[in-house]
Amino acid sequence: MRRWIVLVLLLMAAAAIFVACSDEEPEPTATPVPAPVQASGGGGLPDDLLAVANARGLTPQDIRAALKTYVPSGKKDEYYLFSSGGQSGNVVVIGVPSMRILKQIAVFTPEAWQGYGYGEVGTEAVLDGGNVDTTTIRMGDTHHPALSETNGEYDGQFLFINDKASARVAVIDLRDFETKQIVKDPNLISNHGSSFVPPNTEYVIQASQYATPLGWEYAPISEYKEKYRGLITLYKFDREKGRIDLANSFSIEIPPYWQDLCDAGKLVSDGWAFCNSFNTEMATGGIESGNPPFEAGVSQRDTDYLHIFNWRKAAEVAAQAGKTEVINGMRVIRIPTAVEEGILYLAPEPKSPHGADVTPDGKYITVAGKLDPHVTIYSFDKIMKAIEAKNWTTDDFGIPVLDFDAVMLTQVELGLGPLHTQYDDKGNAYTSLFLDSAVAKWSLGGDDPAGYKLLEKLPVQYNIGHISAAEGDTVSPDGQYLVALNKWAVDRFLSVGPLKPQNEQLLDIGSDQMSVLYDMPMGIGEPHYAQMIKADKIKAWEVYPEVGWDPLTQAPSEFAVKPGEERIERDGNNVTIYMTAVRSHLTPEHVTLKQGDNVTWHITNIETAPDATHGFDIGGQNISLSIEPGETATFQFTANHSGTYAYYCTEFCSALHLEMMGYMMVAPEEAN
Ligand code: RUQ
Ligand code: CUA
Repeated sequence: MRRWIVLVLLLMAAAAIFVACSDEEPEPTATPVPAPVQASGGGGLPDDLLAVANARGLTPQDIRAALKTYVPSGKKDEYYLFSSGGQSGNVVVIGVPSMRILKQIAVFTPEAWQGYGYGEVGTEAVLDGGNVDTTTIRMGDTHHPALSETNGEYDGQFLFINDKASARVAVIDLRDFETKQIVKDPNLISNHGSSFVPPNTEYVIQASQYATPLGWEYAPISEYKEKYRGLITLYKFDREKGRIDLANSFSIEIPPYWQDLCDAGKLVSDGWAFCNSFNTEMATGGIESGNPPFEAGVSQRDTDYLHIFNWRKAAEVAAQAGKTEVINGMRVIRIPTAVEEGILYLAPEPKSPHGADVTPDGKYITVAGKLDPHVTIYSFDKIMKAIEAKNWTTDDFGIPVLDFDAVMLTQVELGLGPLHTQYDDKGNAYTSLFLDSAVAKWSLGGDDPAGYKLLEKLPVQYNIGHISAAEGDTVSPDGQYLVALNKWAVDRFLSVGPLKPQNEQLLDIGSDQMSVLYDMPMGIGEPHYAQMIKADKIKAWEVYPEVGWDPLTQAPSEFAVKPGEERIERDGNNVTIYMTAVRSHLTPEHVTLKQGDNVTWHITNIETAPDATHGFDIGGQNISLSIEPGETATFQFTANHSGTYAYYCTEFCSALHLEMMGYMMVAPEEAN
């Protein structure tokens, strides 16, 4: 209680001081010269706190930020932020407003702590689902996480994320925060406009980035326009099974413009989706042969194309006989069919666009052009009217290009390098400005172009990419917090060598004026995009529902072992071990093998206490498991080398954790 009173006093004092100096513009880019904090009359700072603030050189603004972000020991955050981990191939889970890292979810890349991809059969199978032909892929470049939605609200059940490098999408189950599936688009090698979901997550949608020959065949670059194509792929999501259903998925062929980011319509625009593109020039590069380099060739035209597609209609058409072509096992709606059926339209958009973001009411689409200081707002109603009136010309592929003036509502000049837009609960929009290293706040004006106005700009450090607002992609954003995902950190943190962490900055958007509250260094790959969900929507399990659980099927495992039933079975060269793990022993403690044995080893963690996880390593075998309470895990290997091995629990689970071990003895062939 006393602490609570002190905090209130501190807040009042900070507010008083803040009001007193609020006629000065806050300048977060410059290192603030701390102004001494003074006790204000009445409810001033207690002397001891004043001394701490002054000794640490904290300004009133710092104190305010600290009060807004500090989550006391034992208390929990208000939001989960699911951030892409970029080239780490993972997802990072962060608590907001504390910005404490809660977990790294292994997705496309093996991760030893979680026992992901180090011998455990279930996780190896998930990773192998993303192999490309005969090549084992164990990396990923995650860009855009998407939370599953019900009626346009995050429902906290699943998270999807793409791998740009190899055109793959992963499904994460938010009951246990583990990756359950990776699927590979058979006809693409890179994606970007992914993952995003319509308001009821019927599909997980993906658009290609760099065009490649249709079917991902070989074709010389000189045949770019004839043979190279992009694809929009609609992965059918089976919520019951928690899996993408590839057999019921399909693609729409699109021109070899490089498609960028997409967003699904909602409410009035539900059923439709919108993707940006650049390189409508269809430049093919080749700087080494004296051709214009990509960066110049791709930026010649003043406009590119917003791709507007009716995914619901496309799903109906894909289900009809003769309307698709099956390419590498995937049904593809070819461009002429898409045009004929009214599935695909284009609209000009200035210039080298990056983000397309539908407003919470579903009525407008904000497009940001990297090389244009404006955002352009399209009206869904105007788009529908232009389609009805056939107010279009066509592009080189016969696709209708809607008249720009007919579909565009207005443009707002925000600053240099606008990229991505999010929304709040008060009718405002926020756009990241890459070149300005700033966030612009502007007002939405409904159908009145005059209502769209730049309100405020806040500098961030540095080179901002995406932004993520609380529940920012839903039909009812929360406002309050916005995270800036910055590409560079330069001098913000203690130096850790030439490879610097990237900086996720927490911004306060719940007050009259935006402010930076916190800098969080990302210690792993580049955080492209993130989504922020109210914490109480996530219903994560504390332990698995039953002892002997298979996390891959989310059902009891047929290989579960009960205490007293531990055993080693031999059938010729095939040895099966049924082991239990409990504080503080593994049973059995002796495993005797012969060189050349094929070993299948099941371990059940029979604990039911939260956090009573046991890890499992065997030296020299590249095996690492994490066996959470209730889980049954399986690994397999061939005992190629004779010798004596120690296996042990890797989690310091009890006072006698070091004793939680055993010996695996592999007798040499000669001795057999
Ligand atoms: S990207 S910084 Cu989403 Cu891949 Cu925009
Ligand atoms: Cu179990 Cu240490």
